[in-house]
Amino acid sequence: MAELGLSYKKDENFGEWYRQVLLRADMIGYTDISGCYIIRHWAMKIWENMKAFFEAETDEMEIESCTYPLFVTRDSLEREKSHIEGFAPEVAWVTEAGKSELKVPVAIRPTSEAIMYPDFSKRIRSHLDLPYKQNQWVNVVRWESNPTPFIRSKEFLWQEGHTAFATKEEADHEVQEMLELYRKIYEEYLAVPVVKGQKTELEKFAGALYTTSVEAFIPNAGRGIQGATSHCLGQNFAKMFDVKFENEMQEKAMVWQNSWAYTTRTIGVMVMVHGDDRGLVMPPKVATLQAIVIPVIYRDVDTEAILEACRKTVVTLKKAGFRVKADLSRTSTPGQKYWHWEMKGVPLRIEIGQRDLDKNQVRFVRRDNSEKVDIPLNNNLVERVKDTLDRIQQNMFDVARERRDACIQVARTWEEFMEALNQKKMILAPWCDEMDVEEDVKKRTKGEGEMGAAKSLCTPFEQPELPEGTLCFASGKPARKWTYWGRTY
Ligand code: 87F
Repeated sequence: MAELGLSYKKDENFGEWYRQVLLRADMIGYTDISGCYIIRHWAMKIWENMKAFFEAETDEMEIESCTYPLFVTRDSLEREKSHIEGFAPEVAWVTEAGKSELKVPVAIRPTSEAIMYPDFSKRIRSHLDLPYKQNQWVNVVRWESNPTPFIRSKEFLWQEGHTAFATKEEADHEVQEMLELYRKIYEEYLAVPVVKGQKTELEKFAGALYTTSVEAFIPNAGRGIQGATSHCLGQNFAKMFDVKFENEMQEKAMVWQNSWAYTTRTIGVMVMVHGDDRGLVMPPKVATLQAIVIPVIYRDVDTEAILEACRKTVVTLKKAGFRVKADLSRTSTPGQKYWHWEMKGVPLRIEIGQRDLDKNQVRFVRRDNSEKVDIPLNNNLVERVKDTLDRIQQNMFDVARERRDACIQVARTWEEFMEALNQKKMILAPWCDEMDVEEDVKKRTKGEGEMGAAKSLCTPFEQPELPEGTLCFASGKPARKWTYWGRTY
């Protein structure tokens, strides 16, 4: 356990800091393919904790589990040609098996519309088959050229939900329901504040009628990041893949479809938002371990009694359902252990030493704010742990929201917009909502600095008042809505 502290500071070299935290916390491993990472236990458990919450909710909504094949034929992909064009460079192909060339190469799924919808077309016959709701937890491959672990990798994990309804109203309703689940994952589980909104015409999924998203912001990078998306596909795919049903009047009709997804990117966002110069900081609700019990053993103490108290504490807390363990190794000092578990971001440290035994207490130390409190053991320990984890969860969200809010800047003119952009802000601006104006904003910001062009993040559903006569920051035309802008991941 003779590790060294982080050699990069979050505020000084954010990119290197991020990579170092992931390695030192043992969340990822590198492989000999750039952009393909090993997701190690410490990160995988976070993913599984999120999955448990999400599946409980989708089960309630009667969404069914399934897994479709990894491969898709060229023919199927071509059926959605119109919007796959822009994505073509990211599609990976299998062209050989052993030494022989495949007669028909198959693509590795970058997303599964072209795999699932031909099957939807067969399975959905009548209005009695609707709504039809499928979800799968799988890996997908997109050949990214500029990868960042969790944020943008060649292979990643996600859940993708695909649903079909008889009416647009039902589809509209579900779009919002799923978006709300994504807000919950970010705000209530990852303690990361997000904005719910609609994507602009330029930024929406080309195959969708409209796209909604939750958008997060990374203050240190000065970049927005799309957290998850929930699309209303309208009848676009129903037409492409012939997904029809017979309605109650025995007429043929096209289904209304949605799709929605979130990915392991969530983990990267969580690390970037909460980590500090001592390493990872995990929010209790998703944390791999919620508490670590450490015996404080120096000379002249009753070692066995302390170790026994640690074991007993773990048993009690495990029984109560907490994710907890004790670090009883004899090869490192208490100080080294504190430091190690801080690096790994465990929300609560429980120290037990001779002084604590004598006073029948334990010591709590919080990872988020370093607060130390002595907890008398005659007081209900389980309750105190629950209460402390709840407070940590809430405090992490409050702090993150304050930091995010401090990055939001209202801009009413192009000058104000550019100034805010150069200060790495998330910009809220009145906008005319015209596609060519957004294209123009991209062009005009491309040459400014190394950070790339600015684009819209979303039009928030919660709209500030827009007084008559307000003008668009970019075109000077009458503004139609308030929209968030910024540089993005
Ligand atoms: C990359 C290569 C090929 C995104 C791609 O958002 C195709 C695509 O269709 C592609 N990258 N997309 C859009 C994905 C849309 C949609 N799919 C289901 C979602 C949610 C889950």
